[in-house]
Amino acid sequence: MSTCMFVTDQTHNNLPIVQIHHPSGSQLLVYLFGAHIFSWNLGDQREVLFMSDSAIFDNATPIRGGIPLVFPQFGGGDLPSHGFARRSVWSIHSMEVDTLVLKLTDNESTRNMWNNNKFTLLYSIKLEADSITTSLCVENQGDKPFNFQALLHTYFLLRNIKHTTLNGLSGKMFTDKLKDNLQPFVQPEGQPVVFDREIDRIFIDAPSTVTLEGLALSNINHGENNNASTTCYALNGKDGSVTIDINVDGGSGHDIVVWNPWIDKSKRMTDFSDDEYHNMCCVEPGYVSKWEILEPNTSWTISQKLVINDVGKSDGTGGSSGSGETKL
Ligand code: TA6
Repeated sequence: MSTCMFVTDQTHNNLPIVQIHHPSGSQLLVYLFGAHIFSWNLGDQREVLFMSDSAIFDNATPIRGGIPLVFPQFGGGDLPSHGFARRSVWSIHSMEVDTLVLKLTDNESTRNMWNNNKFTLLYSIKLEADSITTSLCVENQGDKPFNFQALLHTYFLLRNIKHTTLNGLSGKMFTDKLKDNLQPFVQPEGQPVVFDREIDRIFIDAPSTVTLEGLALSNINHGENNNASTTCYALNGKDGSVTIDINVDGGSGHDIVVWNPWIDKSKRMTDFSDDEYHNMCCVEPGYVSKWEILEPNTSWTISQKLVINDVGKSDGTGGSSGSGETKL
């Protein structure tokens, strides 16, 4: 069993972080603010996650990129957009072998904004050579049931949105958040989700695995003050690009939200650069099309395992076997 190295006395953009280093060379960087994973590197600077060059790091604004945590509400409503979990400072619960566990419990602020509910959130982050597993466990510590929604809002770094496909959702029903009503649509049989406009869809009762094709695995310098210089290198595996499986475990009936802001919404987001929609999309497992109910003294978990399938490596070529790296 691989043993990772954990580094806990560092900051990035003046915020406390935890670094997890795997013997294979892969590493994860996590802000305690929001329990926010903001970098997953496979080693040799091959970054998997997107982070906006315009993200704000003021310990209050949700961070644009990485893996924001959505709890206890998806989208707008009584609480701040996507809830308070991603806006709160978490603590370290444990660091063992290859897994970091972060913790958030109710406080005066959450009790005031959320019906005085008492809870514990435990967020497990496991790093392996070519995969990460992130699991959010919700515990009801109070004496009354509470309703909630939860979602893992993962931003992936892409070579080019126009050459990106999301496979595994054909035939699945979805609602389109860009429409005025929640009329259901069906993803045409045999057709992957493609990105040729603003996409903001909630796929209902989604399959346990979907596969995203078109990762950049880029050479990112997540500099301080977030002056990230993003140089996207597309590793030309022998048979094309690198894919990633998004495996979801949390019981039946989970949803998957798929999002790209495209041109107009990108311009409206102050913490997102106008042209960044070219190099990102979100594939977000969660329970958001309805509300979960958690009884007192019970717990509930959602988990995603993100697994890199490096096509180039799989044929024994050990990675890029085309004309090397293509700078976009
Ligand atoms: O998950 C998709 C979505 O709900 C989009 O509608 C868009 O608003 C995105 O989340 C980002 O939301 P945020 O509150 O982080 O700006």
